[in-house]
Amino acid sequence: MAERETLKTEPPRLYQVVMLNDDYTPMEFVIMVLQEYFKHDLEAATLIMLKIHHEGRGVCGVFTKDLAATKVELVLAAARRAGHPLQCIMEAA
Ligand code: TYC
Repeated sequence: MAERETLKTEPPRLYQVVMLNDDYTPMEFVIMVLQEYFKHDLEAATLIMLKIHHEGRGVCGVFTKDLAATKVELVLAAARRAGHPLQCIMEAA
């Protein structure tokens, strides 16, 4: 294979997991999710939660496609188990 072709492998595309605001999910639950599933410390988790609360959405983290999809599923499952309407989506970064 020509060198020109061997150098063409692209890095994997990245996806951001975005959490959306709602009027019902407790702030403490969102902070817990950001710590538990995205490994933010308490201070960072609180700042991200407040950003979502005030601006309507916020980035929880940036991952490869499979990992981002898994994070979304885990967050939605935890929210439904707890009876909260929290919404979480993934977007191409
Ligand atoms: N707005 C919610 C409240 O006042 C808190 C909240 C923050 C909910 C972030 C969802 O993604 C969210 N209890």
